[in-house]
Amino acid sequence: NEDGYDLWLRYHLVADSNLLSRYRDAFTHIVVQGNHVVLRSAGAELARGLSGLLGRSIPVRDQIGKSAVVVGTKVDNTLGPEGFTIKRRTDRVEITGAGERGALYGAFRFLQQLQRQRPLERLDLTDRPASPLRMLNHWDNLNRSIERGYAGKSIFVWDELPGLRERYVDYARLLASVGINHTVINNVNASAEFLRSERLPGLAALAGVLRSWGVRLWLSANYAAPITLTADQPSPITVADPLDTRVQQWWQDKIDEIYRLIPDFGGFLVKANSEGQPGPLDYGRTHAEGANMLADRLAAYDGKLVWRSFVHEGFDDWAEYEYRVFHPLDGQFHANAVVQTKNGPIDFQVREPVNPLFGGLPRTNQMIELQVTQEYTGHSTHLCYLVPEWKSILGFQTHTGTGSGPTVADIVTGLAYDQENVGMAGVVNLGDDRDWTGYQLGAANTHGFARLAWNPKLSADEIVTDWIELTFGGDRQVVSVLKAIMLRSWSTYESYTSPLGMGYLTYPLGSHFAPAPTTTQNLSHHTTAEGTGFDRTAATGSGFTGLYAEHWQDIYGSLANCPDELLLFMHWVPYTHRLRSGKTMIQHIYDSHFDGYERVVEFRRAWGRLAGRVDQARYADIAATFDAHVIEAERWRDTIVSYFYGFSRIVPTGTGWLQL
Ligand code: GCW
Repeated sequence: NEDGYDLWLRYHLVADSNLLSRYRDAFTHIVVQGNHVVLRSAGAELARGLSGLLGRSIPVRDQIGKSAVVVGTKVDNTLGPEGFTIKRRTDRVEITGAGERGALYGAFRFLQQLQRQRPLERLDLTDRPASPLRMLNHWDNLNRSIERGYAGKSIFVWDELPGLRERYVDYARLLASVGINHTVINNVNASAEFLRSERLPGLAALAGVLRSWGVRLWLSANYAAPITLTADQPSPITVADPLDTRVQQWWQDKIDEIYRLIPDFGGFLVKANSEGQPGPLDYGRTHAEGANMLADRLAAYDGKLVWRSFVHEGFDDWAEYEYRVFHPLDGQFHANAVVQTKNGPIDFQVREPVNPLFGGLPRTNQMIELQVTQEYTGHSTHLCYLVPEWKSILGFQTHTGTGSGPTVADIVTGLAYDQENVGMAGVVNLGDDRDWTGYQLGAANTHGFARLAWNPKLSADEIVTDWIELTFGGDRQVVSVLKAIMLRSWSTYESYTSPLGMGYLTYPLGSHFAPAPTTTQNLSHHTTAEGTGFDRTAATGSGFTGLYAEHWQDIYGSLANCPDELLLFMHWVPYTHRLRSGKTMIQHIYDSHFDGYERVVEFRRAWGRLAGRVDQARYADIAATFDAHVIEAERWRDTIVSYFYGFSRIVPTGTGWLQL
């Protein structure tokens, strides 16, 4: 059945019959060397995958015979703790990890090579992940709603735990298949209920499933949990002050309790003093004091504390707040504490400058938070493949160290400051919809995030090709058409929703889907009859550009040097200002919105040409998504264009306009 449930883990019979018979000769059975649960998972996955791909049962055996696929571990200091090698010997294939998790990753990669019909001669490879922490963040609530989720309800049926569903295994397989090793299963707007003693055995059961696939379970913690969870006790705790000894003892007991049940518990993720959440500032303490109190108690168990830097209340310009709060705290966070920072200074817009906190916290462990779920990028209606955006962020040269470096990728892989507690977190798009991500093509973002966390040097082209071949097979036409669509989709979405870096043209308190430019006056733009944009320069504006290294201050601060794609983020500009293209700013806004819409129409047409090359069910499902995408792109185009026409009263020039 082609309902998208298998995502990229599709083990269908190898289509090329010559290759199939070569594979059948080369792989007849599997041998697992060792008894570790993760190795057994690797064996089970190989059996499942090979049996599907080869169309016959490929069993796990005790003895190595001819044409065995052998999976195991061997000490190898060059591989790092999670790396692997796949090696073809004369009579067998060896998949070897430096640790069990590496072996599991090797098993998945081996199967992916076969899914992509790689010749036997090209199966050998060695690989290891770049970032130590490759993490998903679920914004899942106790009632199974998902904040900013567009794929149904939470996968996790909390009230049924410790009862387990088969889908949890598939969830864990899906993570392991692309090297995700940590997952935070509940919303950062956290209910304290997740920490209630009655819930913990259930969560321990879930952690057990994840453990078999090399994934550690984490929880988002509500900072006021000691208050909430002692409210019905004879002498309740009434504060959450990190320096209060009763509060400290409460957390100590809670952490001890968790580790008794979940010995490999990953740690806590905390959103504090942000958007109404409680936190240490309520008691006059700093974010660092608040974080360290928890980090110290987790440290004894090898747990970690991830503290989000996403705070934006108080200043005139949202963009500056995070930096002003967190930069002074650099060096104060303890060794197992990690600050998790969104890629940009605003909030997951389709285009933002890189958050100046990258390069601004050289003495702090840092993770980057990317949004896989498409909160501001079209939910499950607009196709928006985000890997090209993430690539541009990870490749950003901060100029805060020697030369032009370090890049964001250098920071989150630990290279920049020689750190281990660093990595990448993705606010994930998974839900209990049959296809997991709400629309079939959305899974490319899930896959792409994980692949980049594994290796930020992979190109968007390589990653999307990998995903397409795994998901739809190797038909040349399908690969090339879909690849072209996917790789243009981010810039297309940008072109009809966010002129020249402006961003945030959707109602701030709403679902962040439809255009509502009037509601973000002052937040993302200052639109008048003469011009638009936001002056964030140090010379005449908010001063935001001054938070960057000098190199970028000069570029962003200057109207002449500022890159077009960030022009209206950094500057307020008259409508008649000429861009590098020679067009006026207002004409560019008009044209880009019309062009963007046309491109979406073209996406739909191109997909239509693949009829018959993709199974009917998935073909039709995706075609329906493009139908809806076209309608919504038109709505954005017309709203934004008429908004700026309304202010500027400048009539667009060029062909076609009069007929509209
Ligand atoms: O902008 C906001 C989102 C919220 C989210 C918040 C955050 C989890 O709209 O839904 O809350 O970002 O990242 O904390």
